[in-house]
Amino acid sequence: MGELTPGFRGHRRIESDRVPPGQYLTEGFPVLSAGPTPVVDTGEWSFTVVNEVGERVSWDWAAFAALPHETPTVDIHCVTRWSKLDTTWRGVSVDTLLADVATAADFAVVHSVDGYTTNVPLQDLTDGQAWVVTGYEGAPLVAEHGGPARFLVPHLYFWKSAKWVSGITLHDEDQPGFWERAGYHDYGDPWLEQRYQSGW
Ligand SMILES: Nc1nc2c(c(=O)[nH]1)N[C@H]1C(S)=C(S)[C@@H](COP(=O)(O)O)O[C@H]1N2
Ligand SMILES: [Mo]
Repeated sequence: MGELTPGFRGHRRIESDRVPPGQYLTEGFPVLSAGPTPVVDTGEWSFTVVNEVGERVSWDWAAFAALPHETPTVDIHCVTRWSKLDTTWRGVSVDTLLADVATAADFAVVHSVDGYTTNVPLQDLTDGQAWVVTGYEGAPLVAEHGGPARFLVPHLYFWKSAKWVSGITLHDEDQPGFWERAGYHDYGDPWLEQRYQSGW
């Protein structure tokens, strides 16, 4: 009866199918920041979307909290080679944030209060693929991991998930962000190991 697959092996097999090439699984949650952790007071926090002709829509903390929230459970993959399965977050879908924004732009730049930026094609942020999250595993998101609010775009390497997020700008042309200008891949698909620009 060797062809019967024990449940344990079946489970392991499914897990490894969820780990992109060159990644290892971690149960921990490493902190990776280019600089010090900024202090962001929710009383002063706002999130702003600016479209390609400069029209703006903004939410303060209370208005953001009143938007419909979702609790996505997703796998995350850092370019430094750790992956973490089944992380659960709470936040607002980018679809909700863009609902009243008129745009024909193809590109977005995500901005953070520490000056960090990262670029993502707009089509990668819609249809339930990205969120602005304020909660992690049932608790408010801690500052080290980007609290009070961070971006979450789990199908791309985790550097695209900007911490301490302050807004999105929409553009007709692609504009590389902080790590992308430093040589990281423009798109960053973990399944294709798009870690660095060709030539790196
Ligand atoms: N504002 C900001 N966002 C950021 C970073 C940063 O330095 N500043 N680092 C990025 C990188 S390289 C990664 S891997 C993840 C790490 O998130 P974590 O510290 O919650 O694990 O945040 C990303 N978002
Ligand atoms: Mo990273």
